[in-house]
Amino acid sequence: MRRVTNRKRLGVEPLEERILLQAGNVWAYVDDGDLIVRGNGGNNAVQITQLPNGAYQITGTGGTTVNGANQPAVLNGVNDDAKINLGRGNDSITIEGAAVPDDLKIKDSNGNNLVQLTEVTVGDDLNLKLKNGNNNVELADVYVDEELKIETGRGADVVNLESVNIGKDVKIKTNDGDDQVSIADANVGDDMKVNTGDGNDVVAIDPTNVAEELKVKLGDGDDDLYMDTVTADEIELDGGDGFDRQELTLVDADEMELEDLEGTL
Ligand SMILES: [Ca+2]
Ligand SMILES: [Ca+2]
Ligand SMILES: [Ca+2]
Ligand SMILES: [Ca+2]
Repeated sequence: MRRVTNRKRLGVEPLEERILLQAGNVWAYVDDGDLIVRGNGGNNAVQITQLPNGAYQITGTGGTTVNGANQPAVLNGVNDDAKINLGRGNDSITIEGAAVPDDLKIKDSNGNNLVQLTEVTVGDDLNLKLKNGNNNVELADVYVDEELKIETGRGADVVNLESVNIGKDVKIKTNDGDDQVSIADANVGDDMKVNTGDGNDVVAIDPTNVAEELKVKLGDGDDDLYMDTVTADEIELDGGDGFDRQELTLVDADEMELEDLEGTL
């Protein structure tokens, strides 16, 4: 039965493809103190910023409309979470110069998505979950009071963290595909776990301080790990299956464990 359904779906592909190529519309509104931004099946692109009076401005770019209009939406009364989900398509979310009072949750369906956060402060947790596709996540000058979680699906993902301050745990998981994770100038108040799963991945951690435990798991595939000027209480590095290589410079921990990292870079 499933096969028949699939074949039927193939027949409507040209129409679906045409819809996906459109920039589409994004709905932005405030619900019980939460900022909600929702996309459609098109390739949506939005920029979110906070105005000096505290209101959030949501601007569509590249032809994306916001609430059906070609001009930005300006929203007041946000005192809780921000929840963003742009749905299917190749979406782009840029947040620059904004403070979220409680949690910031960004989700996206399959597609090649871009999430860029610059000068963003989160009052509680920052949770970013992107599905399959080649995703690009860039965090620069980001402050999170509690936890930071980033998960990307199958596909070659790039995750860049630069100048981030996280009050509690950091968890980064990039799953299948040849992924790249780079972390620079990070300050983590509790543990940091990086797991890059299957595929030939590259992880680079530059000046970074982790108060408790730092765990890096590179999974299956031939992976490379660079670490320079990294301090933590405990460090556990695991290359997993494949021929994995490492270059560790000025790495300082009370306890350190290395597993399956047979090559040097
Ligand atoms: Ca979309
Ligand atoms: Ca991936
Ligand atoms: Ca791997
Ligand atoms: Ca490996």
